Amino acid sequence: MKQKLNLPSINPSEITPPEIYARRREFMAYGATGLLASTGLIPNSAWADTPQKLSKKTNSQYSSMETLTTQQAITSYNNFYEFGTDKSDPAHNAKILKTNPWVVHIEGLVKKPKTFDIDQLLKLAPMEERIYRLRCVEGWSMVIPWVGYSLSNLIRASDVLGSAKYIEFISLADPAQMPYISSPVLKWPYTEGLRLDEAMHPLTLLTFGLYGEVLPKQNGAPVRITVPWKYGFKSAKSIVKIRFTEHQPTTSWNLAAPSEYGFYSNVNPQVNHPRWSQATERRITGTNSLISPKIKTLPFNGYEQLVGSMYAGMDLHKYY
Ligand SMILES: Nc1nc2c(c(=O)[nH]1)N[C@H]1C(S)=C(S)[C@@H](COP(=O)(O)O)O[C@H]1N2
Ligand SMILES: [Mo]
Repeated sequence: MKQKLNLPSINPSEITPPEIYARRREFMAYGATGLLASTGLIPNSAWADTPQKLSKKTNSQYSSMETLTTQQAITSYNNFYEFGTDKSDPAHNAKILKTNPWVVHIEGLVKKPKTFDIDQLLKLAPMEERIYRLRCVEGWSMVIPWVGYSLSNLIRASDVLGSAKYIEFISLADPAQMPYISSPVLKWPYTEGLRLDEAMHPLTLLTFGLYGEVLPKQNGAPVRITVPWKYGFKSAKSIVKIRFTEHQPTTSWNLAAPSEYGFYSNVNPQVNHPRWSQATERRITGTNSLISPKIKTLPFNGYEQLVGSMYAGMDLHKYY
């Protein structure tokens, strides 16, 4: 399978078409501005309403070289059902979300429950920029420059017991701030989960920012998960709780429509959604129209070389 990932041993200038390399250099330049902003941490006031820079180093090993989706498109075309089901709702309605102070509770199969506030989380490991494809189960995709670090850093800091096999992510569910929490479309709080080895995989990103700035609220501020080889709904936003469990947790989408949204939800062009094909996707770049040509969806969203071995021997039609 042709991998679109940039190999660590190769200088990007040797393998990247010139026009993309030029754009990429431009991009690196903006990255350098971000680095000037601070020494790795942002001040306590960082979660104010004005965009704040997050300093970070680009992780080229895990970054796609494809054309980035514009910041405008990434922040105005969203799924965040707590704030409404139209793509434009979250950008309008999430403005009132209070993201500071913010605490993430760690519970379940751990030596002792812990809490991390957002400043502790920001300091836990060096921030990296990772350019990931995001493939929504609805059939569109984006290329997003996230900022964060591998979730494995937080898992290691959580003193997880040997009996834990799964991890559950629980989003905020505050009816005072989230106008659509009362709607019956999903069971709230929004809950997602991974097998522990998936959560420990270095690609799984605890995410604090995009385009070099702290996450916009509509994208899941102040902290979310990003699992690039799975459909977008696995990547829970605005997380307040992480729980380690022995048994496979239930998830909001699986409860809502079990035959449509499985626990695994690895991007798989060979397993169709019961109501539509998953073989192709429309790339939203922000500079094309929504009726852009369809492109082929890749197994595991193009990350097969990195993650495929975790599913060796599994029937991926059964474990969809
Ligand atoms: N809490 C919560 N997390 C969520 C969702 C949601 O509705 N609520 N939508 C999911 C879906 S379907 C997708 S495609 C991605 C979209 O992330 P983005 O808006 O940052 O691109 O968030 C996921 N995380
Ligand atoms: Mo999605």
